[in-house]
Amino acid sequence: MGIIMTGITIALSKGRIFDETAPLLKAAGVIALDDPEKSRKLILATNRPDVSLIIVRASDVPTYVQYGAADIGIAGKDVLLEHDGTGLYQPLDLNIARCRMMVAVRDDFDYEAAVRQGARLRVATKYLHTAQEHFAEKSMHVDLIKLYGSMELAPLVGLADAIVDLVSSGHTLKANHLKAVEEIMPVSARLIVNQAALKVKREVIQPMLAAFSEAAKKNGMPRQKWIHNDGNMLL
Ligand code: PRT
Ligand code: MG
Repeated sequence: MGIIMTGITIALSKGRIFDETAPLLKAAGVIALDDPEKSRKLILATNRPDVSLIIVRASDVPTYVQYGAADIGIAGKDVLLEHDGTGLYQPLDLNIARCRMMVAVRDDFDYEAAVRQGARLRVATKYLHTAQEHFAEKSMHVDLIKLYGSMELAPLVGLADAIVDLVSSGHTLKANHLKAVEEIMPVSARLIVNQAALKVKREVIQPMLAAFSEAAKKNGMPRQKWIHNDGNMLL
């Protein structure tokens, strides 16, 4: 018999992903021994000696899992669509960290008219791949500008006509005098698994997936309808 490797590593980001994953982990019998918001540790031990957590940037999660540095990862659909998925299984929609990928413009910008007139728009986004696909599908010619954050600023200072960004409460758009004009897709966090790990460590990973799946169902309530509030869209 070969070496039995039973320990597993789960990659996730701190902030909303960690906060919303913690109850799912708990349902799978895993409790972190440190709070990533308070601790500076990047490897967190858990109550289970065979499970550890690593804290990485949200957009780095698929990379750790793809190369097998983590066996399991939790990442937004937004992040996964920007990543080349080789070597990853994406078996589970966790129904957490839900939001929508939207096109947004300044309050005073007539997006529909610009689209009708076939104007060539400048669009700032962190999500080049998703934006590229969306506008290609609409046969719109756009110039994409890559940003790494604070996309909401771009239309305000004349860097772009529109942005592609995530919206949850709609408060950030509103605070910056922007409006959502198009939904690209609903987004939620997914559990991904390294393909090789799933084979080699099936005995540990499989029950964990089952527990996650069961717990995630409870988050699977129908999405609330959009509420239009002063022309501001909320989830
Ligand atoms: O911060 P960092 O650059 O490391 O990465 P990140 O910003 O991608 O990480 P994080 O932790 O902020 O988000 C992790 C994941 O949470 C994302 O990949 C999404 O899948 C998911 N998620 C859910 C969100 C939101 N909701 C969300 N509202 N991610 C970001 N936002 C931002 C949005 O970009 C916008 O700036 O929140 C702002 C809008 O929020 P509202 O409530 O004002 O509409
Ligand atoms: Mg962030």
